[in-house]
Amino acid sequence: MTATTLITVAPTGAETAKDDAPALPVTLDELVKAAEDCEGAGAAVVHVHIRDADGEPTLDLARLRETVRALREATGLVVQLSTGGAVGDSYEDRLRVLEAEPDACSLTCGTVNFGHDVFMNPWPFMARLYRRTQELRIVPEFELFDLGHVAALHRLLDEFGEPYGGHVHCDLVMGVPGGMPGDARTLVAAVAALPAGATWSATGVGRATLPVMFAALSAGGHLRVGMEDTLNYARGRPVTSNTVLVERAAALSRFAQRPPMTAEDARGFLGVRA
Ligand code: KMH
Ligand code: ZN
Repeated sequence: MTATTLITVAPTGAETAKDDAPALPVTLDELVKAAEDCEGAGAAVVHVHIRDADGEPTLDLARLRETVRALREATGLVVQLSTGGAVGDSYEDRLRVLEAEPDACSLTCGTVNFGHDVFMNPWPFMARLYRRTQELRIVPEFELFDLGHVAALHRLLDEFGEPYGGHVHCDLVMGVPGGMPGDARTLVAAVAALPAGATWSATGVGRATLPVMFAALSAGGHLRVGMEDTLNYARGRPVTSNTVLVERAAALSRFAQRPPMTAEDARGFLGVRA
């Protein structure tokens, strides 16, 4: 069997304003179009943050449900809702995201400085969120912004057992100011500390985008790309769409002899409920 690369696209995020990045998908129509195009370019998972009518980040449950439904109708992508939201969202709002019944969700394994802000993920919140993913049969993707987060992941598994989906799948988020740097030696150290049998992707934020992508491919990992993390394709060249970022990741994966995994295969790989 050919080894493949799982490509996740994170098209929107919660940090960038439409005025600052006109290609950012903020309406439902824009998000669905971006998701369709990215699936065509090789993405298998979509990591979703949504916006309100003013383009501001929101965790409104009705909107989340409508988004999950629309993405399922238009694409075969695994729909992964963000439970990170925007810095400052309440824990209750972030927990309620799971009631939209996505295939998968993000679950950050610890608090981290986040630029000038702090992204709060204290242990009791992580534990509640994790238990709820098990109850609702939602596949968690463990977001690791720092090496200490890997230790917290071990603790979570020791206390509450294996995740829904049957194996641990992580995303190393590298290059956030305040988190682990986006370089090869840090990636290798983080991967070495993961639980046995875990699979992982890596995300390089901003200037870390390419170094992390190359390091992840050479270390056997999967990839996450998108405008949540990367706003410049190259120095002085703003990103014109999420699709170009997925196309680049897919091309590099093919060069690495690990072509993109289909969305259908990703469902089996992650253990998404039928
Ligand atoms: N927007 C960040 C504060 C996630 O989606 O789970 C958190 C974030 C992580 O984007
Ligand atoms: Zn996110």
